[in-house]
Amino acid sequence: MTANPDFDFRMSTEVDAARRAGRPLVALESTLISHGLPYPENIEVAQGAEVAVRDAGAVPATMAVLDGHAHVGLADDDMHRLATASDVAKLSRRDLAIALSGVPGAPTLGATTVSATMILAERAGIDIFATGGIGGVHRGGESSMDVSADLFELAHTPVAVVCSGPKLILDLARTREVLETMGVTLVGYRTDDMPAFWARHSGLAVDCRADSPAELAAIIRSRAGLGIGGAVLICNPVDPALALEIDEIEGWIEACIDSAPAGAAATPWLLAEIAKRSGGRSLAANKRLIIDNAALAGAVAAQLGA
Ligand code: PSU
Ligand code: MN
Repeated sequence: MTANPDFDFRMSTEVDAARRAGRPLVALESTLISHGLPYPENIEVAQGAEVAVRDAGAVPATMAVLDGHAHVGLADDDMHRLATASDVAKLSRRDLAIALSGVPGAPTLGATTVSATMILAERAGIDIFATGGIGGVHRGGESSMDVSADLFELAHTPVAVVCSGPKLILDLARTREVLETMGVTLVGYRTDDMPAFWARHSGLAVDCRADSPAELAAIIRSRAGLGIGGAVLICNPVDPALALEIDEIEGWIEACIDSAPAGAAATPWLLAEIAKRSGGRSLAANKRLIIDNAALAGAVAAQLGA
């Protein structure tokens, strides 16, 4: 859990001061800003998540690549750029080296996915990260081999991740299997059932349940003590007031999944399509869960620092 001294970061004043003071930090990602949510909801959520982390007693560090440099903690203008620019690259593990290379033609403005954000968090010495929903095995992935780099990152990189489960657009049963194979510790926050992003239940069991930030921190410390790398994945079900039922969402997914583009564009396209088909209800749930996950990560970070 120490920072790599050779890695060249641009740190915001707030993050820099927090690091010097030894205050608890929470990493936040930017793909959900640039590719996961429409404007202006994306900027509201990005700022709302930062406020939620602060209210929980920790300091937010939203990650992105700007002008070819890795940024830890963003200024308001930068957040605005990520939320409004049309040429923001979606950067996962494979892409970071290219975006930071300075090679002509390489993207210099990029949003980080779960995998890339975990990498930057680990390099910056940040132990915990909050997002909406992780990527996983896509439907048909057993033949297309479209499996999110997020799963491999969770297997290797020792940063705890707070989410509301894998996105329901995925093959949840196979995603659950891969998490088990990869040795990711899957913890349900106040649930025994892995949540499914917009829905509170998937019918698939978590490895263990925890009922407080202190219990979550104990599991994270225990895994860190083993020195085996890899993540504790904390699954926090969406607020019941905004949750959707799996059965109704399934109809929308089945109606559009065959038209989805391949590759990195698949997830953003499907999220936008379900938002349309649900009359905005999926968007409202997505916004809420991101902010609630940031609040929970802040509370756990405060415990880890204690
Ligand atoms: N959570 C959200 N919206 C998102 C994401 C997470 O509420 O758009 C992003 C994360 O950055 C995650 C990515 O890594 O979706 C998954 O993309 P893919 O399926 O292409 O790996
Ligand atoms: Mn993919």
